[in-house]
Amino acid sequence: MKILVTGGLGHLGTCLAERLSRGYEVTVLDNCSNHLENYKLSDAIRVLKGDIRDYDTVKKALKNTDFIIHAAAQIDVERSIRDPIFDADNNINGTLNLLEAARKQNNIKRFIYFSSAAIYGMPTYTPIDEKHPTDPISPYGLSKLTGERYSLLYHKLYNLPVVCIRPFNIYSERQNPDNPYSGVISKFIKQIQLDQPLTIFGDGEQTRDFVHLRDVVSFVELVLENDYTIGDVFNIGTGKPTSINQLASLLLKVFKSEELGVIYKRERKGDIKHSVANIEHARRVGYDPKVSIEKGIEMMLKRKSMSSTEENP
Ligand code: UD2
Repeated sequence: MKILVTGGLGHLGTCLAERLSRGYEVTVLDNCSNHLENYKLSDAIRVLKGDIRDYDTVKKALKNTDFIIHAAAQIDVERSIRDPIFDADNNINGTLNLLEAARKQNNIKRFIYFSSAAIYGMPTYTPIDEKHPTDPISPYGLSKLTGERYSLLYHKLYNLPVVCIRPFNIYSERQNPDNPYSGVISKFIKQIQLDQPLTIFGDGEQTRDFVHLRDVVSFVELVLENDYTIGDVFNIGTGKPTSINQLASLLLKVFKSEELGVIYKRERKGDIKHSVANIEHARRVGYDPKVSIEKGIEMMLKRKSMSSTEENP
C-alpha cells in the first residue's frame, strides 16, 4: 500500500513518514521551503521536491497512491497576517489541487487533512469540542478552516474518504528551536541551553494543550486503518491544560536549571488566553494519548543528553 505525505520534510511530516514507512511504501512531497526543518529521512522513503500549488506536480505525486496525508501548509500565523494571499495560495489552493487530483484518481482509500486548533479563534468555552463555533482570528486560521471545509465537501459531493484532524499544540524532541515557527517548549529549551531566563509573554497564566507528536502519529495510524472515521473531524490534544508558568517551572526543574528563572514580557498580540481540547470524540474511536507533558519533557531531556543520531519519536 502506498502513502503520500505532503509536507513530509517538516516537523510533523518527517515523523509520519518515518513511522508509516514501517508498514507502507511512503513518498513525501515537499517544496523544501522550510529549510530549517528538513530532516534526513531513511532511504526507504521516496522524496519528491515539488509544490502543492502546482497542479501537475500534485497529479504526478499522487499517481498510484492509496492514501494521502496532507500536512503541507503555510504555518506561520504572523506571516499570514502580513501576506494573506501567500497563505491562501498554499493552504487553500494547494489543498484544492490535492483534493481535485485525488477525486480524479478515483481510488484513494483515505485523504487525511491536517487542520488546526486555530480555526476556533478565541474560545467561548473550554474544553473546546468539535461543535465549538469556528471564528478564526488570523488568515492562517481561516485558510486552514477553508481547506477543511473543502475537504469535507469533497467527501459529500464526490465520496472522497476524507478525515480531518484538528491538532492543538504539537511538540516533540524533533522541533527545531531555531525555526521561528517553533513552539514555546523548544524555545524554552533553547534558552535553558544558552543559560538564559525563560521569556514568558504576558502573565504566563494562559493555557495550552500540549500534545506529543507520538500521540498525533498514533491517531493517524488509527484513521488509516478504520473506515468508521471517514467524513469526520477530530480534535487531537491531551484534554489537559498547562499554563505557560507551569510549563516554565516544569522545564526548569527537569533540566535542573531553576536558578535561571523567568522574565515576563508584553503579551503577544492576538494571543489566545485558554486553549484546551475536548478529546472525547477521538477517544470514542480509540484515540488514547499516552504522553503526558511531564513524560514528554523527560523524553526531551533524554534526547538532548544523547549524542547519537536522531531517532523517531
Ligand atoms: C499555536 C500554533 C500555531 C497556531 C496557533 C493557533 C504551535 C507552535 N503554534 O500557536 O501554528 O496553530 O496555535 O492558535 O503549535 N510563549 C511564551 N514565550 C515564548 C513563546 C511563546 O510565553 O518564547 C507563549 C505564547 O505567548 C503563547 C504560548 O506560549 O501564549 C504558546 O505559544 P506557541 O507559539 O508555542 O503556540 P501558540 O499557541 O501561540
